[in-house]
This record gives sequence, C-alpha cells and structure tokens, in this order.
Amino acid sequence: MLGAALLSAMTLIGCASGSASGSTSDSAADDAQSVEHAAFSGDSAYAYVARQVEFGPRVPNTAAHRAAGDWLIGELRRHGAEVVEQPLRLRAFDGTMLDARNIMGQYNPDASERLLLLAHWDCRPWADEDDDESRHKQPVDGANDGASGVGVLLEIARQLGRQAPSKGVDILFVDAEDWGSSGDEDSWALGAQAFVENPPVAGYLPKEGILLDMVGGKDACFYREYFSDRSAGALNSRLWQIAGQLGYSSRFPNASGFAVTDDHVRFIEAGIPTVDIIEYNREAGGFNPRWHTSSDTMEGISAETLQAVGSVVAEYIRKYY
Ligand code: AHN
Ligand code: ZN
Repeated sequence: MLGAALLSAMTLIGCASGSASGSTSDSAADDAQSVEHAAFSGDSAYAYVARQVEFGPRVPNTAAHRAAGDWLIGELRRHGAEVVEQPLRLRAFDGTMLDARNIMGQYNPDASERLLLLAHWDCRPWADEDDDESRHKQPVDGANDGASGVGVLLEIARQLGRQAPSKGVDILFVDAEDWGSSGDEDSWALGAQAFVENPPVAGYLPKEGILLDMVGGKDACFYREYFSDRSAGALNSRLWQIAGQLGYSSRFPNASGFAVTDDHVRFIEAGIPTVDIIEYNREAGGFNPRWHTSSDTMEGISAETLQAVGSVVAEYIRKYY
C-alpha cells in the first residue's frame, strides 16, 4: 500500500521535476534493451537537429530556409524515400508573401494503408516571448520549435532506408507553421492548410497521422493532447502504452489536460485522425520556457528526449506498419 502510494507520488514528481524521472526512465529503458524493439538513435537525431540549426534560422524568404529545404530533400532521397515537393506562395497574416514549400518523403508510395508522420520545418521570425524586448524582432534558432521534430523524423527516415516498412509511411515536413499571430488561430500552420486544401498526391488519405512538435527539450514531458484524443484516441492510447513498455512512462504520463491548435488540427479537419506529441508543462501551464525566445538553441536540446520520442514512434511503425 505504502509502496504503491510512493510509486505514484514518484511518477507525479517525475514529470514536474524532470531529472529524477530521467534517471528512472533511462534505467527502465536499458532493461527494455533485451526485448526486441525498433532501432532508433537519439544521438543521430540530435546531429540532425544540430545540422538544421547550423543553416541559421529557417525563416521563409531567407537563404537559410532555401538551403535547408534543399538539404531536407537530399536527406530523404538518400534514405530511399520518394520525394514530393509542394512549392507554395502564401499570404501571411501581416500581408507578407511567403515563398514556402512542403516536403514529403514516401515509403511504399503505392501502398493504400498509410501512416503520416509530420513536423514543421520553418522557424518563427520573431522571438516575441523573450524577456528581453530588444530581441522580439529577431528570428529564433528553432532548435526545439521546428528542428527537433524534423530531426526525429530524419532519423526515422534513416531507419526506414535500412529496413523498409511493409505498409506505406510518409514523412511530411510542413512549412510556414510559425509565422502566426497569437490572437489569430488561422494565421498559423499555413503549410498544413495548403497541404490539406490541395494535396500534392491525388486523393491523398492516410489512415492516421502523428505530429511531432517540440520533442527535444531537456526533461520534457508529453501529456496527451485534447484534439489528439478526440480525433484519434486509440492511436494516442497505443503510443502512450508503447512509451510505458519502453520504460518512458514518467516522460509520457497517461494523462491529458491541455489543448493546442497546431498543424495536426488541419489534418483532423481534413478527415485524417492525427495526434500531436508536444511538450507541455502542466504544472507551469505552458510550453518549454525557451519557446519563441532567443534561447531556443541547441543548449536546450537533449538526445535522451529525442531518443524517447523517436523510440516510441519507431516502435509504433514496427508494430503496425
Ligand atoms: C499556438 O501558439 C496558437 N499554437 C502552438 C503551435 C506552435 C507554435 N507550435 C510551435 N510553435
Ligand atoms: Zn513556434
């Protein structure tokens, strides 16, 4: 009785404080190594995050953005995906015309049953959550907000290049997610909106989708998000169950309590049940404190967090695709 109470208390403290839970989940993950599960390297994902940040802020209409986009296409091809590019010219809420592109890498493009994995690859042009107001007009590095999800998916692409899935898997990098205005829901996720309005593959309708957003923060915790549960509760349950089986139950508390309007909502509206794996600190009531600040740099990125998220998604693919 006391043991059970202590255990549940530790689980709760785990996500609030982070470091204690980190060691618990890591040793549990080590124990899981003996059981067969999908390959995923958090160190490789970390290197993919760092490589993106090296380009500079991937803000639409900049040279860094164009170069990073070309590089993403090359990486997907190198890992055996068939790449579909969707060039876009989008009007942002402030009237700026954005030269943007969605980039999708397909595995088994002819398979009818498909899983969609996605992350946004652009960076916010303004660090407008920074304590220092003089930085509000500078772009963010987007190490966590952008590069982390893409880094995990590039590592998954590398693994799929080594061992192809039996069904269809698509890795989609959506553009122009982050050129938004806080009061205006429609101003965000412009690339995702364009994709579902006019899919670059005729009749594109995957069975389900998984969005990764801000999945690299140190000691990050991933709660179940509201729109995800409403549209794809069974998928969310499977992912959180896999997280527990891999020893990451303290990072993935099987609990909900927040809602985020993110790229996944656009896919849900288009009839594709989609979940968002996104760091949300329930105790602090917000995203990672580096979010939309000049501190969203590699300093805030943890290979262990990338490993946890990537292992869960890779294992889901191994089991069901
Ligand atoms: C809003 O702030 C409205 N949604 C969060 C989506 C987001 C922004 N993800 C990363 N940056
Ligand atoms: Zn953002």
